[in-house]
Amino acid sequence: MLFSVKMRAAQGGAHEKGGRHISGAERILSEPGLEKTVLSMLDRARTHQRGKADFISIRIEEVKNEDIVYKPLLHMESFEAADVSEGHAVAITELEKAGVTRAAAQNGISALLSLPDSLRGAMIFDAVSGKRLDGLGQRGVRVSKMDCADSADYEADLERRGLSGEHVREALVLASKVAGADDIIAELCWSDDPDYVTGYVASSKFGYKRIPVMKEMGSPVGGRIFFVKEGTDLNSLCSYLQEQAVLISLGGEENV
Ligand code: PML
Repeated sequence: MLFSVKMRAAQGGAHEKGGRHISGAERILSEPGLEKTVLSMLDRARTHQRGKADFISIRIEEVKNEDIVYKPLLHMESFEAADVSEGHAVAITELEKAGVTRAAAQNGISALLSLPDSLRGAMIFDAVSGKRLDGLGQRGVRVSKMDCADSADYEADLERRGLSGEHVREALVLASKVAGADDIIAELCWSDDPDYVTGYVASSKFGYKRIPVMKEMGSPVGGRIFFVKEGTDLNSLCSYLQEQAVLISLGGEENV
């Protein structure tokens, strides 16, 4: 039996009561791993670089095998960038290659740069016009219910590449789920953790492109933008992102 474990933490009360987003996490795992995972999420919410949470929600729900879909892990490639402006230039080029217009890519970067603080979820932008479509304000769309189908192999593989830590582990799984949606052209992301400046552009066509510098060290503002095709049915996209349980397979298998 598998369970989805979902954590969200805020400071100054719950997110829906105006609290400031501190941290979030998602796992899907079997019963024996639940206690350890819940404790580590609790620890993360209480000791986060963005601040100590005073609202922590941890939700555990059973996920039925027949409700799970499998999507392939994105291929990962790392780029070089000496500073933020080089990082953003790489991101714009990669977004354009994936099918986002230059204007929309630039809009995405400006939108993340001008956020007053991090959103709890992602913003959805039209990949051609660069207009924000989700209308969800500071909340955005949270991507939920995903994990790697074989976490031990996945973590060992990241370790072999010298990539340990939660950021890349979680981001690559999330980006693989997102890229698995038909209407997504590409994703742009950088972290909101003050001392983590790496970001990425991801797409089903070209994979996960890690960019080492996407913001200034010390900045607590980051986020995600999903660029979508014109005419995307946002309700069905948001339902996939928020509700569909997805396990990411290392071997590239897909069942939908
Ligand atoms: C986040 O903290 O939510 C974003 C993490 C981005 C990770 C980028 C990477 O290291 O590959």
